[in-house]
Amino acid sequence: MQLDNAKILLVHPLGYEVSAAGKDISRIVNIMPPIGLASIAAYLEQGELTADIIDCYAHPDSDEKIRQYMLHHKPAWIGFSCTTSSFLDAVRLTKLAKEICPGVQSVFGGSHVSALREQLLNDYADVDIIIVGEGEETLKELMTNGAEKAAGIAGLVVRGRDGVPTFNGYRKTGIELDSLPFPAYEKLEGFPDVYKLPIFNYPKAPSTSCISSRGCPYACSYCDRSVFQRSFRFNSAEYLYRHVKYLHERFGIRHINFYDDQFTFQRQRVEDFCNLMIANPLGMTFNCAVRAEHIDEKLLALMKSAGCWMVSLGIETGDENLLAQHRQNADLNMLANKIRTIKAAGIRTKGLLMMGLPGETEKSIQLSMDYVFSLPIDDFNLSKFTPFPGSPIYEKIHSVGEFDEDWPKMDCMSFQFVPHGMEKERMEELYNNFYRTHFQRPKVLLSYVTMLWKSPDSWRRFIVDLAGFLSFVKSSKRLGDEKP
Ligand code: B12
Ligand code: SF4
Repeated sequence: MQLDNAKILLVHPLGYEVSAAGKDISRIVNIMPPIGLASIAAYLEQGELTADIIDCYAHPDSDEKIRQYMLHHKPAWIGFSCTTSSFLDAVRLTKLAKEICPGVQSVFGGSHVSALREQLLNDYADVDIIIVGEGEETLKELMTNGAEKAAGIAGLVVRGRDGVPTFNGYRKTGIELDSLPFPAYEKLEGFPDVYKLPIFNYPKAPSTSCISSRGCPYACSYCDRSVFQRSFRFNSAEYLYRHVKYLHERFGIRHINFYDDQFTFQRQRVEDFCNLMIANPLGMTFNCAVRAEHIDEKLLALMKSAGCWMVSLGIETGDENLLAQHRQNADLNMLANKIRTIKAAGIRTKGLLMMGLPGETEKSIQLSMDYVFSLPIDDFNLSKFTPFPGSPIYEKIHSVGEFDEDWPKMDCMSFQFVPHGMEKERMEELYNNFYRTHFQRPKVLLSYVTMLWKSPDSWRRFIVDLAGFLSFVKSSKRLGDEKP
């Protein structure tokens, strides 16, 4: 069969059975565009190459779409973006694609494959090539030169003639981010309407996420840095302003969630960006994630004037000793002061927490509850700690607890890791109790009422998805009520 060497289908896998999609609460509340794939597509299409995207996460029942695409377009390449939980689904989909186009080369990228590299080529015969780190330049070089020349391309893991996988090493320099075209959002079916920020996390729709920097120089024990390493590269304020304006003018976007790991790490560009938003207003709002060390009263006041609606920041745990084992600058007083400063600036605050870190105890969970409920936090997300390949803690995880490394279940929604001294069922109870206590506080209930006018679209979605929420509450209650 003659395949089109200049064409690639890029796939964002769902990660589990289609029938489970409607019950996955994290998917119900949060569907964000796969910006990495959209960025790659835009980059490839600057030249002779063409790329299309199928986002199975946003459109769960996409197997048939992939079959039809392979049948009609016959691309020589298919690419998958993989987290740990979605990797095996991508392997399943590559088999499906190869049934229709037997010669198609499968290229895997993303955090999971960047972390495990050679091991995956060893274990999965259907994975042909792995791209470690940023994909734009490496994939272009691969598609332009062909798979026969892959052995000489930096950033790839390929099988040699003897079948042994070899990593060709990292690319020497990271991409200059201002040289990239804006991601090809138009290639995402249903953009922007099918993509949704977490409920109650935005004032107006349509909204989208946007990435304006790559990397983070910190080294938290639980965070996988395999893709962008510990560097920090960023778009200039001018590029960023043009990007935001483009999203507004072309797609009608009214609110943006900057999904950068560290939006404010380079202070000057944030100031410049805010000044541009103030001088040439677009009527848009934005959220961003920060580390407490990189915000202050003056910057927050400027961000508020520029349209900042909500700031998320990592707290992880309210037990300072435990925190010190997992991240730098573990100072809960400083964190509390920064949270108060965000609130005082008139910006909503979202705290990001984890339960089940190595070293967690019932006492540390109680400390986390006391800490969070003592602060003026508007919203929080409590995820179930999951040791991802590539994170520093992964190396020694079996010495600090019981770890069931079942990739499809590693989506931060179940306790695949249980620290020494704890029991899984008890952790589920404590987890449910954390949320239940939060939702029973009158202050919190009142704040959801105010969302009727602060984020009416969230309430509309809440009502539309009520069945999904109720089924989640029911299943977590059942788990919580189970006794060991
Ligand atoms: C936005 C986001 C989401 C969005 C969109 C996901 C997406 N695919 O873009 C949503 C909300 C759907 C999501 C869900 C989840 N996410 Co998420 N997410 C992110 C986040 C914050 C930004 C992603 C992003 O846009 N980065 C910027 C772009 C430019 O980079 P990129 O996506 O990595 O892509 C580049 C390279 O990786 C590479 N590349 C990627 N794919 C491909 C494919 C090919 C063919 C090639 C050649 C190259 C290539 O080239 C790209 C461009 O240079 C990252 C953290 C981060 N900073 O990256 C976490 C992250 C990817 N998510 C993570 C997790 C854990 C999850 C969830 C399991 C948990 C959850 N409930 O949130 C689910 C899993 C869903 C699934 N089916 O995979 C982890 C993954 C760790 C792991 N090993 O699994 C990360 C790394 C955060 C972290 N440090 O813990 N996520
Ligand atoms: S958790 Fe946040 S601050 Fe820590 S290394 Fe990861 S991105 Fe950086």
